[in-house]
Amino acid sequence: MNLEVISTVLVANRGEIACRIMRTAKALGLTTVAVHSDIDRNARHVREADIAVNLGGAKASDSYLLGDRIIAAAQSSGAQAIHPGYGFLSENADFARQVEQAGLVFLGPPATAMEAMASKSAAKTLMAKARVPLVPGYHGEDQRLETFRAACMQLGYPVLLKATAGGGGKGMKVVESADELAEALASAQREAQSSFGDGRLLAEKYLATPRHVEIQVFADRHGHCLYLNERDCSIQRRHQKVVEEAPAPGLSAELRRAMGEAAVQAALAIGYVGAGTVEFLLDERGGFFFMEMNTRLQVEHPVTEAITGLDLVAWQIRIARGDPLPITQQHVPLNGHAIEVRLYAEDPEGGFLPASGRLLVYREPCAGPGRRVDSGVAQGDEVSPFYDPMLAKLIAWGESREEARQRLLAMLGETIVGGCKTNLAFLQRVLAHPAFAQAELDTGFIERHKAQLLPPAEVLPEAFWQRAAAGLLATDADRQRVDDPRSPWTRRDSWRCGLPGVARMTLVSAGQRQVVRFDATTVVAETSVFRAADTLYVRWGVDWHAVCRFDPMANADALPLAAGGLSAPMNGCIVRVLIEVGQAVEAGAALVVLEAMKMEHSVRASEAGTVSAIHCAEGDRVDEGSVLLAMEVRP
Ligand code: MV4
Repeated sequence: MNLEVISTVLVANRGEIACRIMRTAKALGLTTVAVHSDIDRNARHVREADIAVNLGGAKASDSYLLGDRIIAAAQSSGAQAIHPGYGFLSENADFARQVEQAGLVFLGPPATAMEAMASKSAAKTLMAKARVPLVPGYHGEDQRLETFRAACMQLGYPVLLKATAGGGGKGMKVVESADELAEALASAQREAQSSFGDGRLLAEKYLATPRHVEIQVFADRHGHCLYLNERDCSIQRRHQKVVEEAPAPGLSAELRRAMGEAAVQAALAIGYVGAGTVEFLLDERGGFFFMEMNTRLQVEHPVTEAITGLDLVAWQIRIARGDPLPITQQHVPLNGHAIEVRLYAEDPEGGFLPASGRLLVYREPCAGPGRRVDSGVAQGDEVSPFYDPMLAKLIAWGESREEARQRLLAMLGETIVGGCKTNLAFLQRVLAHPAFAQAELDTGFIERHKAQLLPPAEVLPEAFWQRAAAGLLATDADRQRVDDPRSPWTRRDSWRCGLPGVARMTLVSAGQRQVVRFDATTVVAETSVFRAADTLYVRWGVDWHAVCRFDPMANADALPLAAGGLSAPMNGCIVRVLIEVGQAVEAGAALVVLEAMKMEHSVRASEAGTVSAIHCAEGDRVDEGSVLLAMEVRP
């Protein structure tokens, strides 16, 4: 029953999700069209597409968010359907409507279903009608203080204020007691107004450290809907998911069924079609409460694919063509356990600021049974500050959770990224943590274990420098090129006839400098070092450290700037200047707040000192690397 002919699909996205969607499209025999910004013209999703169309400038607002141009690109390339991926235009009801009005198929839900979930309070009213459990709360139109005061008194404190127009945790405020309410309400209203252009709020009973458990649903165009089990996404940092797994550890079959059926009711109530996710909060007693519905294919969909053996993108395309769901609820598989981690270009030690740069080294884990890597980059690619810094998702499947965990740890151990900071070591610490191994999951996980997950940088020991020095010598390119590697004449170490060769090198790594004296005959394991140009990557515990020979000439230029100036870590907009000229600050003090990609980042003093000049003002747009202020470092 093919109502729609789809032979060419345009993917209105970039990175790993564009690559992942095109992989299935190709497997179904479809032609693929990529769209891209100027700086993405050679990106992996473009390289892997049959056809590519340039949309415009680097900023998402000049490219991936230009709905009209994307629709024009579909028409000029002969595509009949547009897949929006996640982010960008994926939950924009106006775009979905425009796609349909242009005679194209939107590979997502109907615009009306997106709109039904766009307002939190309207969604709660709809969900209550569909008998989906809600967190007790107040979500009425009346926004007066007295009304909230009465409602909150009845709920009992603590309560949580949420912006009606918000989502994903933005603009939430916990209120501990009645005497904090007036101030919190006013503040949350202002924040909601400035963030969303809508100051309306709702109040809910605040659940301390709940779990985030979400149900994958799928509906066809004939009024049928299934749930494809759940995912536990409790391990998050500032509402950014870090680890996701399926099924949710410890969830009973009865609770799975109750949550699944509630999610299906939620989807049916809004006329849903295609892939969607209903998010719930789960409390310790097994109570579950509707949070929001994500009307898109989600980042973490691979864990569901791993335990069900289904291809959700293939289902999206078949359902858009008008096919009915191919199975019934009792035939939805649930095999084994899957865990996914998100590898980000970011700096966990530097407050998780997004990182950018060229991927000088980028090695993914080997392929194998129970292993999957969804990535959107390759070695040599540039990670730009303009887009989400996720590099790849690593997904492991096992018969048991423990098998999946061990497999994922092995995969992380095979991954090497050089040239760009990543959360790789952080992910390894999360996966290796005893509390994670015991599945002690809730939304407070990272905060609770941060001391072990973000240990202070250790002083690198002598054994590390020995390994680095030996590795550098062994991988020196001019040494490898000679015909006889044992010839004394081409050696750059301190070979001495009849005596141990004692070499002396000055090395730099992780901001530490060390003079190393070592026996040049030391052999290092190839698996613990990786050479790219002048940099050697040395494995030390779960970390890879970049090591270079110290070059006093190169450092003569770099040092005064690093010590005296603070530069923008990425392109963005200055939202706060927190200091004044002449002000004394301690190391780590926040100086300037920069907004980039809807997230705020504090630029902090690397050392204690005095601010001697400020080169930026609130509201300025700044480029990565531009100097924001000057400091005199306190000796
Ligand atoms: C809550 C809550 C506790 N009680 N609602 C965060 C994102 C947004 N979608 C809703 N969120 C929460 N709502 C009540 N009534 C705690 C959170 C919450 C959270 C939820 C899921 C995953 C991570 C979280 C981290 C902090 C807070």
